[in-house]
Amino acid sequence: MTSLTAKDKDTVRAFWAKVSSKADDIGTNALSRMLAVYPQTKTYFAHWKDVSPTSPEAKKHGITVMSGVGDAVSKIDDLKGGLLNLSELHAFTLRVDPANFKILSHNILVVLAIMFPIDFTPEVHVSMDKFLAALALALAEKYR
Ligand code: HNI
Repeated sequence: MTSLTAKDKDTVRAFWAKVSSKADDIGTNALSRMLAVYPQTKTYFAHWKDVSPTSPEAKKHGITVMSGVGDAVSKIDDLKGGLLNLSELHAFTLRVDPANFKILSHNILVVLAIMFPIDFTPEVHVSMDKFLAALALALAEKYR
C-alpha cells in the first residue's frame, strides 16, 4: 500500500472539516449500504434484534463507526498507535475478518461520492481511499 503523503493528509483533513457535520448521516448510509449490498457482513451483528439495513441498531452502529473514522482523522499521523485499542477489540473480541474493513471502506467512499458530488473530486477520492486503506491496515495491526 502506498503510504499517505503530507498532501494526502492535508486533503483528508480539509475534506473531513467540510463534511464532518454530516458524519452521522454518512455513517448510517454507509453501514446500511454495506448490510444491503454485502449481506455476509450481517453475521457480525447476529446479537441485534434486527439486522436489516434500516434498523435502529444499524443506524446507531453507523454513527459509532463514523465517529471512529473521525477520531482516526485526528490520529492520521500515527494510525497504528492511535487505533491499537480499537484493533485489539476487532481482532480478539469481535473477531472481524479484516476483509470486511475493505468492504466498509468501499461503502463509505460510495456514500461520500453520492452525498458530496462537488467536493468529492478525483483528488479527494484518491486521498480518502488511501486514508481508509491505512485505517484498515491499522485496525488489522493486532491480528498477528
Ligand atoms: Ni467496528 C464496534 C469502529 C469496521 C464490526 N467498531 C466498533 C466500535 C467502533 C468501531 C468505534 C465501538 C467500539 C467500542 O464499543 O468500544 N469499525 C470501526 C471502524 C471501522 C470498523 C472505524 C472501519 C472503518 N467493524 C467494522 C467492520 C465490521 C465491524 C467492517 C464488520 C463487518 N464493530 C463491529 C462490531 C462491533 C464494532 C460487531 C460491536 C458492535 C455491537 O453492537 O456490539
